[in-house]
Amino acid sequence: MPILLSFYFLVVLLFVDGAEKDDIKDANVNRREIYDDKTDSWGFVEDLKDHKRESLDIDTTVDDLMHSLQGICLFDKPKQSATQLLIDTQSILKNIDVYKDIVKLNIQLRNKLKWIVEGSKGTIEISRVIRMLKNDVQGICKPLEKLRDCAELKKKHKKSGVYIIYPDGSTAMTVYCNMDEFDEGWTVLQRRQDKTDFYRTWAEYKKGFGNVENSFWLGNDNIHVLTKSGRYELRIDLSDWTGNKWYAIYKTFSVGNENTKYKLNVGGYSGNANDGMAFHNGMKFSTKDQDNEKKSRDCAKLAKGGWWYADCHEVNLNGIYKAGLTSKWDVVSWTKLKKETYSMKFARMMIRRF
Ligand SMILES: [Ca+2]
Repeated sequence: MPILLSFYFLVVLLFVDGAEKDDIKDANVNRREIYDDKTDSWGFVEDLKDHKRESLDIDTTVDDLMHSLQGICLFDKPKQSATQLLIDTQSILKNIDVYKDIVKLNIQLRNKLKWIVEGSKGTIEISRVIRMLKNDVQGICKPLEKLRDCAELKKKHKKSGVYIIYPDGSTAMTVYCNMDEFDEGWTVLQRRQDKTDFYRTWAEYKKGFGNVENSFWLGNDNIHVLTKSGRYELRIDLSDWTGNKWYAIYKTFSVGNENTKYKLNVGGYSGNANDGMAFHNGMKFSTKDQDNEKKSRDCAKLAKGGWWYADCHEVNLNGIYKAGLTSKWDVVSWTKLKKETYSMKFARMMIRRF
């Protein structure tokens, strides 16, 4: 959403700065000359009253115009829901710099509108200008709202940060895009770098939890929608507590819908972390309140996470976050690199369409 709004206001400002400028300036000069003549006459006091009334009228008109222009991208979407509006607002507030820019641009926009109203020759002209502005703004909003993933945002030269994407053209989700590493825009699915609690319920793993800029799980429904909308590769990055780093890339990655219990399809390994995920390929997702794993043990409870357990794990990236070696195998581990009781300092899963 921040992108939409920035674009929106920029377009508005650019337009106002454009073709209409000279006409409006001329009108302004004429009006001032007439006004100056009047103040020399006996009607000086009356004119001041008129002027005050006129200023109030202008402010009211400007308010009306601001109201009709603002939120075109936000409110005029046919599928816009109250929930989405809330997500959009939250994502703006998370990115406080963008929010400040919007406030600043808002003030500029208001001044420009006032300038138009003061200089215009009547309501017909104002409504014509506003109609043109609206068309212009809507033209910008439409293609942007359909961006499917971080790779598409990358093509528009967006930087790393939080964005709203529409993987299937209608389902909106708030994601973190990694634009700095490994060439293209990666959509981040999971990150571990602090003690955020990952020992959660089926419903929580379904919906997602945490902060997408920090430690989080994007949500099994979201991961399903993303990975069914195209061919995605998965990249996993890991760091231990002494500065070693590893990665694993899987050319095949998708997750089924809830009816399949979010069944994992992963393969085509390359990297330097050794193929830990092969052990989990084809498995259903399990949580502490839903054991979908084929054998008798309740793996999610033993391994303290939500994962595609297979009696039980070689990878436990949603386990408990601890500092290095521990005594239990319920931590953020990758057994093909370190002991199953060793908790990594950093883990991240992200995907890219190809
Ligand atoms: Ca089991």
